[in-house]
Amino acid sequence: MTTDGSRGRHPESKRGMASGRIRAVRTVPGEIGEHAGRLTPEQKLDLWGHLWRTRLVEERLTLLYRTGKVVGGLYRSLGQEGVAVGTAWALEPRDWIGPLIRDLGAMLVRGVRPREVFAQYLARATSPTGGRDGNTHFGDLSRRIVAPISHLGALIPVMGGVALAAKRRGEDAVAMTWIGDGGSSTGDFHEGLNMAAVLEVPLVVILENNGWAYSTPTHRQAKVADLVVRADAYGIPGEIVDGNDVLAVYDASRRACEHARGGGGPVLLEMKTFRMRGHAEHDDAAYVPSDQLEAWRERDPILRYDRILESEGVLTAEERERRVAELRREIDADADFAVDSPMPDPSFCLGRVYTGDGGAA
Ligand SMILES: Cc1ncc(C[n+]2csc(CCOP(=O)(O)OP(=O)(O)O)c2C)c(N)n1
Ligand SMILES: [Mg+2]
Repeated sequence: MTTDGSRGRHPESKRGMASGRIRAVRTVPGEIGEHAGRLTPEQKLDLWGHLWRTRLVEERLTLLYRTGKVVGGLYRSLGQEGVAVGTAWALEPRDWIGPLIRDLGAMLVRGVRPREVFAQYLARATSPTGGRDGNTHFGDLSRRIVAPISHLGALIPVMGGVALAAKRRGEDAVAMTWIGDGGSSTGDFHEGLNMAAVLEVPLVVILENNGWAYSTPTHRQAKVADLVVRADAYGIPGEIVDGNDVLAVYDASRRACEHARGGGGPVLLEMKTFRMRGHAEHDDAAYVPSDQLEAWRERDPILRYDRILESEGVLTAEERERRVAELRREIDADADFAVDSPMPDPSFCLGRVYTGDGGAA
């Protein structure tokens, strides 16, 4: 198994994952993969827009949190937006996603509007759950989004089941789900991945290794340095990816989807990234060494992508400012929509709790 980046791309990876051999490979830093290399300027700008929209929605949510309007916690993906966005952006409309709370970017890529997100966090009657949930625990089967589950690991068997259903129906669809470094130590993760591997279902699991599970550093909850080695245990391919390089994230995700869609079974991608905020906004993350934060700040996925697009002549600094301002206007209008929306009528609160009770909103 090659997990040492200094040795470069494993020869096996050149032939792609479908070679049948189990390998954990590491994407070579800075190398433009086959899929990323084919992107048009328009596609690159679309990807850019999703990255910035994710960051700006979360910035706006932080303001709403600090002014006491968010009713619960706020779990940001600052510094790791490239993972949720780059992976979901690699999917086809017929594919399924099962995101976690830190994968707001995947939901936005899938077509969820910022106003839905703001209304959720403010628990307003206009939100997808009618005010019953205070963050992103909502799904939408029409957009092929399975709702996040707070119990870490639980989405793996669920999405394995979604992948199995897609396979049996001949939908040619992939199911993608996300898990943290901490969540990958749960029983559900292992049981779900093993079952999915044995059944050879088209499941792509994105392991977001951001170095911390709340205040527990990864080395305090796993003895292995690279969590991707867990793929080996279940006989499936795995790859280590620079999660702060959105093009590498996209490229690896496309390859993983091709493998899964082609009948090769599940794939595990370990995205090395970093959480630049506390676990949630109430956590000041005093336990994170400041030099670690500084080192990752240099590798901010959005500013890195900005620089790439500027050097390629795809997006000048002036045009970037114009587009960011436009996104801010869209997001402000959506935030205002949520702030101006009513709270739910208390009589609605028991609706949708049990099946068959109808429920309002
Ligand atoms: C099974 C389970 N155990 C504990 C928790 C409480 N909990 C919520 S988030 C979290 C830390 C998760 O860390 P990680 O999986 O690395 O994801 P990250 O927060 O870094 O994105 C914990 C312990 C939970 N939701 N589910
Ligand atoms: Mg983590």
